[in-house]
Amino acid sequence: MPFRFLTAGESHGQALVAIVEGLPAGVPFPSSFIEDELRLRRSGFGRSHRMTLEDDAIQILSGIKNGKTLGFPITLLLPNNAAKNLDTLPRLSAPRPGHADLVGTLKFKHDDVRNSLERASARETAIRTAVGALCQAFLKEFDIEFSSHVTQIGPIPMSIKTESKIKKLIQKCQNEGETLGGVFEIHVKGLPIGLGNFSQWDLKLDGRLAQAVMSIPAIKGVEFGLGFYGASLLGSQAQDEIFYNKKQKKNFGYVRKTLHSGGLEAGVTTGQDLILRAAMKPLSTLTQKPLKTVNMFTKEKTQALVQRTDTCAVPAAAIVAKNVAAIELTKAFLEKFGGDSLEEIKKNYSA
Ligand code: EPS
Repeated sequence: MPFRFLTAGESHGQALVAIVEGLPAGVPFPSSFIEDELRLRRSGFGRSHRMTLEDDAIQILSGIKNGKTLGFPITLLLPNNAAKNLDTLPRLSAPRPGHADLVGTLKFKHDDVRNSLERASARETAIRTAVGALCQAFLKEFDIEFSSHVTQIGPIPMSIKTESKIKKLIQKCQNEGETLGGVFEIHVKGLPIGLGNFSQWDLKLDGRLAQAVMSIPAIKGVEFGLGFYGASLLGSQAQDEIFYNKKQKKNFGYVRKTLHSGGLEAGVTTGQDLILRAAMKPLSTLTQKPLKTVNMFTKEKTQALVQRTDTCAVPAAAIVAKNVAAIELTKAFLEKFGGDSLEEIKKNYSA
């Protein structure tokens, strides 16, 4: 059965929901695994007050018994503590440049700008993080491990030396109602050679991972390995030369001494670590200096609507991205080694 999932839910609706299908039976899955990832997603300097309201107490409604997957559809439900009665909230009219407000209201012919922001909100990434945590638990069975970290906030590269400078900048932006973007990096260790496929364009794993990460709100760029920097190098400097060591079991004895590719060649994993970086733009809600916009009902000049927002959500996006990458890698892993039970997949994998 192919792996697939759908999410539903609005940012201030009752709950977010996901149905996940295609994970094999027998994967050990403590629910604390989801809660840990959701806690990380809520944390980070510069997050909104909303994050203190949410405890993200995930409910698993189907597909898991005695801490193990059954091989049937898994239903995840994440109640919103900040739920409101959407029917009675005041109508919004002034779309924020950079959000879904204008395009969404025109596209769906809504009579309230709020409708689109409810579904386009980054709140949806909470339930995708939960799905990703399930996928991480599956891939952990094959010693595939995920991590991510912030490498830049605004213009400042992240290091122990710059940490306090960054905190000050976030604090200053918070006081002024400004927002900040940044860059984060995902590392995946323990991947086998050969996930993904170049026999059709849409099966290439670099493209699929890029789409998964780009779908996180406010992500504007994704690169692998040398990425954009590689464009300025010579061909002789930008590849990973191939060596052979007959004593090495991993990767059938083939060895690379560099990691310029970021772990993918022709959209297929090379058996090296996967390195993906993404750029997040500053969020578009500006609480003290709303940008110029137009009232969609009177067409008069006005200022963009103001909602509660994060000053800087880059650390949260780094956690979400790690999890959406886990979803895409799970799909690719099951395409190659798939089966109905973990036991069967382990046999396929060792073969
Ligand atoms: C978010 C939930 C939202 C925002 C933020 C991220 O909740 P609320 O609108 O109630 O404050 O805090 O969403 C955005 C900034 C956005 O642009 O969508 C979350 O759960 O991550």
